[in-house]
Amino acid sequence: MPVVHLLDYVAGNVRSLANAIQKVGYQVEWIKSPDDIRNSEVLILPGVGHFGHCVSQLSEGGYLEPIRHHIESGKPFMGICVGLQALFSGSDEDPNIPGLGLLQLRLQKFSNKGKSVPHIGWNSAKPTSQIGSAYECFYGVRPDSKYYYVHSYSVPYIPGTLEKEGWSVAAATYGEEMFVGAIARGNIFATQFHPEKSGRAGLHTIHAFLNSQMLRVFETPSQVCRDCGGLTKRIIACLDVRANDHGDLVVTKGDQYDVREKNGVDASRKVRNLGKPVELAKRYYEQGADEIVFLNITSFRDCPLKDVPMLEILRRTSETVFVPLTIGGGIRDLIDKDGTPISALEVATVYFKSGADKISIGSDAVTAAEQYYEAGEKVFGTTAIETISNAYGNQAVVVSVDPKRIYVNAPDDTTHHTIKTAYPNAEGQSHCWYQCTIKGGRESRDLDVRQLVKAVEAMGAGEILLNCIDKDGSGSGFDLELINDVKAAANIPVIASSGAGKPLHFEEVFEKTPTDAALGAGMFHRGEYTVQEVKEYLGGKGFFIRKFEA
Ligand code: 1PR
Repeated sequence: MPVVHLLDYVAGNVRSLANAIQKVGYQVEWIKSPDDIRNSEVLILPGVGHFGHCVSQLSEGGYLEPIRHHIESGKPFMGICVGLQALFSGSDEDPNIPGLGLLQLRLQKFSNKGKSVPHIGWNSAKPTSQIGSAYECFYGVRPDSKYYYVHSYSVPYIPGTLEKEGWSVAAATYGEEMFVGAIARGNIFATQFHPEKSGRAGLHTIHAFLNSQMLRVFETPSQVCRDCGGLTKRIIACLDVRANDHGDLVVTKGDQYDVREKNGVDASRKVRNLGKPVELAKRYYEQGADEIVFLNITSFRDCPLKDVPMLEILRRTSETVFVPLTIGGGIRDLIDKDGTPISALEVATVYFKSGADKISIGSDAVTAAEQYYEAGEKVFGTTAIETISNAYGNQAVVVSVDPKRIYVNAPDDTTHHTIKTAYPNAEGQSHCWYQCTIKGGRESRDLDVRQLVKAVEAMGAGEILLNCIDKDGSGSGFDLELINDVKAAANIPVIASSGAGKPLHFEEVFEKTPTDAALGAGMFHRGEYTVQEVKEYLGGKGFFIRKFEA
């Protein structure tokens, strides 16, 4: 097998990239010292998180000059995400740290006017050179494919600027802003998107690069793209995982978080078993799921570092599933069974190394938010959210919220933020607030969901996974009031969760709320609908979704 050299110099999920390279028929060798770069033929530079952190790590490790030399010598080079950004002169993210300066442009932060930042999800990369309706494609980057992006800073696209210097460019649009999605010139190919997380479209570009299929294929999109770019509506499949009564890890699903069968008395009720985690994840990937989430729902009982089966699930899944994987459950500071303290950052690192792209924090985020308010809205720099987002970037930290409705007669009856609901309770109360819970809904806290969102955003969370205990497993549709209320308070993306029962519910949530993504569980596990059916339904209703690519 031909060899590709991969630089693992900074925190991030490089396992997925290695898996993707192997999937397209190449062998990966890791760069362990600057000398390895001098001896390499094909070099890939990945990177996630902060521009400054990545470039400083490269500089301190003595890698910058060998990379520059590799590029100048004409050998194939590919940069991914911050690996693309490092080719530019600098970034507003860390103004004092210079990039390699191969391109004299700077990265700027996306404006959050009317849109969530970070930019997370599936977007286009349209080649900017066109003859008639045909696009001049490079390295298999196709005008009607969608690619997975996750970043807050980008190179603004100014038509003609890079092209004048001989670069091929593919551009994307986020809100009103156009930015550089991919570039190529000579031996260099670099993408802002993550090809290793972009399903078959992404594997296709890695394959094209490794086969040196640079230029120039003219392609007319198979159909006229109704919109000129922008994020697609993400459909996410969620797998709640726990040990069943025989000790095997299974995918389960609760009603209002009760995952045991309805028949029988309490102790004898069995844990619902809806399938095997790795198999179901692969099935949903093949059906076109845009992301997969695993939640280890009994993690509060165990030390996750000893939870080898969960890590094994991630490792095996990341070999066949090339869309983002999120893992939640038990991400917090721990004391191991032998008394050794283990930080949340170390726990997260184990998950990232096993194939996770994001980690999701539930209970610990509530505790951290409580401390934030006790300290007068101050951050400490030591919470799990802060330490993990500092090391891996905000985009890698999801906060999973498990709220439930608390009805009151009038807003003055509570200190918490209330909404007037169209669904009064049996007592006729028509105001409610959303109370945060921990340990999978087992304990309620004196904190509302808006307070939580504000606090975790200040700490550096990149996304909110918004469950709803009242709606969970009901199949009656999402809690649109909750989602609208949280979206009004959040600048970061929100994933709507709990209550999906049919494709119409996804239409409702995208139509009636500005949610960034929607998640389903039970309806997919029970085989009532496939992810593909939901997407086809949404596509038929005029929503912009990522189509399945064979
Ligand atoms: O607190 O950091 O250890 O994380 C524990 C994680 O496990 C949290 O993300 C919490 O939401 C989750 N969790 C804990 N107990 C349960 C349970 O069900 N007993 N599952 C649980 C939460 C909610 C969704 C579910 C949607 C969609 N599951 O992920 O998949 O409600 O379901 P539906 O479409 O079928 O309605 P920590």
